[in-house]
Amino acid sequence: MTQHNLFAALRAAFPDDLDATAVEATGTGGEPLHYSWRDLDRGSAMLANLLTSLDLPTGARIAVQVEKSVEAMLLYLATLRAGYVFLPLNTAYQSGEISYFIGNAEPSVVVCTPQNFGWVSKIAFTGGTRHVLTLGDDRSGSLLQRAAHCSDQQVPVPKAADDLAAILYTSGTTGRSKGAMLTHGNLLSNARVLQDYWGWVPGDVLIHALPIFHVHGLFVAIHGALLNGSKMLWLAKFEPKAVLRAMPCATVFMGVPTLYVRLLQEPGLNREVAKNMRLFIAGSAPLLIETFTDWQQRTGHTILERYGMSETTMLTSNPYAGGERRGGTVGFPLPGVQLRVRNEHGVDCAVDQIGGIEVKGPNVFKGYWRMPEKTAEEFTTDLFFKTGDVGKVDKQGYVTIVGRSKDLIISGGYNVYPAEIEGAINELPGVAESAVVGVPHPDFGEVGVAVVVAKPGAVLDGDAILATLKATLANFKVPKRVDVVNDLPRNTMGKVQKNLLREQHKGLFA
Ligand code: MLC
Ligand code: AMP
Repeated sequence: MTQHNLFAALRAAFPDDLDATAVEATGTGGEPLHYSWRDLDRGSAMLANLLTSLDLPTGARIAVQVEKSVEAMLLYLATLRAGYVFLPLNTAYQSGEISYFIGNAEPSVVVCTPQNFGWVSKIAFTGGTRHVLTLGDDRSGSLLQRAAHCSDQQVPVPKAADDLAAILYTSGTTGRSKGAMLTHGNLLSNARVLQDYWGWVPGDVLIHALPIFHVHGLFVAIHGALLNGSKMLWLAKFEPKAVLRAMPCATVFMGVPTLYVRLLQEPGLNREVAKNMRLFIAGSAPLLIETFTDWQQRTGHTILERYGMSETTMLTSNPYAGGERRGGTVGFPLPGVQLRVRNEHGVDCAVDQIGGIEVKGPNVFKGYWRMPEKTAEEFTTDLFFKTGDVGKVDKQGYVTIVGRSKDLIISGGYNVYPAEIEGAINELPGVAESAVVGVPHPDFGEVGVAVVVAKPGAVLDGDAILATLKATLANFKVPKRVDVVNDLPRNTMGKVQKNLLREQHKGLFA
């Protein structure tokens, strides 16, 4: 069998000089940390051997909710090497959310922070997970302690292109999260296309400032650097001044629009600091044209905007070379990606006509974990995936996203599904009904606002509702404001008119 294990391809791209620096990071005490390519190889081998020693079933899921660290990345690489399925979880998720993911994915191993071991292990053991290990961002915890006894040699487990490599949970429009199943073939094909399309060259150095539990930081950034044998300047958390300090020694940066907005607020952002940079890439949420042009003026660089999603990884990109990077567009379908825009009758739209974006390609996921009906609903009969994004293609082939047919808020690059938040609010005592809408926000691009109606006789307090939501939901999902009103606007069919609510609240954070 041909080896399609993604790790094998990444490992093959490591430079000959394994003692060269692969990652520069900073320890929790502020001390500099250097990892060589050999460290990445050995560290991931030891972790892979630890996982193998646990005698897990084929296709076992390794669920991971830990702070960002180089060791957390090694655990991802180890999971690939050992042939298991990586399931990253946002560090903001709280117990209700974690219970759902563990119950749904039934992971054989859960890795959490030492601080969270108490409540996470309780959920995991109750859900049938056999192994709960811990990993702190200061290299503490049982995972590394146990891996220290394992061999640092390991041959990546043979994998077919169609074998699962990762499951990424993305919330559903009904409020129930769905696990997008991505294969070794999905991830490697996309990484190879991007390496070529974005003109990665020897000597490139990536500033890694994104979280590593989503497509952008975990796949696009890490695969990009590793597949190019490129050093990463690793920031445990996005901090604008730290990015500026790293910039003179780097060539590539990737960020969600909020990161660019915050960097633009730094007086130190100028042409001089960015003069060695080759490429600034933005995605995960719409990049405002002001941000695009301000960035050009301040740094002399034109941001390259691209578009993707958990189910598909990257779909389109503005050109690196040989064409204009056009602000407000997400560029062209990547090589190998077929993209079409169709109207509600399933008919192809003409140039510049707006419709639903559908895609097909080697990067498109295998389906939603244990949800065959949901998977079938999201594909057309000729097997294009319906992205839920609404857009158009112009005569030159540039794709523009104009909105979404899915009821989704993208806040600072994180997806928030109103249905989930409304469900949580509606369960609170005294609440008759609620609607959550996204409104423009200068920092996060968009944020949620909740409009709530009380049951007859009940008195509700918006701040109290906010406080309750904060105690149960991941912080980025909590609306930035709760308004209590007498009733929700409805159309003649009785459907809540969210467009009216958006219009009424659009100036809240302007
Ligand atoms: C933090 N907060 C947010 C938020 N992030 N609120 C709304 N939206 C967000 N994204 C709130 C917290 O709830 C908290 O509120 C306060 O801000 C401070 O929290 P923090 O954790 O200190 O925030 P900060 O570190 O400043 O984080 C902001 C951020 C982060 C922009 C750096 O959100 C981030 O890293 N975003 C990137 C997300 C990403 O990687 N997306 C890629 C998805 S992949 P309070 O009230 O509790 O104080 C994908 C596919 C593709 O979409 O195409 O790439
Ligand atoms: P996720 O499910 O977190 O992967 O989010 C995917 C969604 O993010 C897509 O379906 C789009 O709606 C949105 N998205 C990603 N990149 C862009 C972009 N460049 N512009 C606008 N929206 C984007």
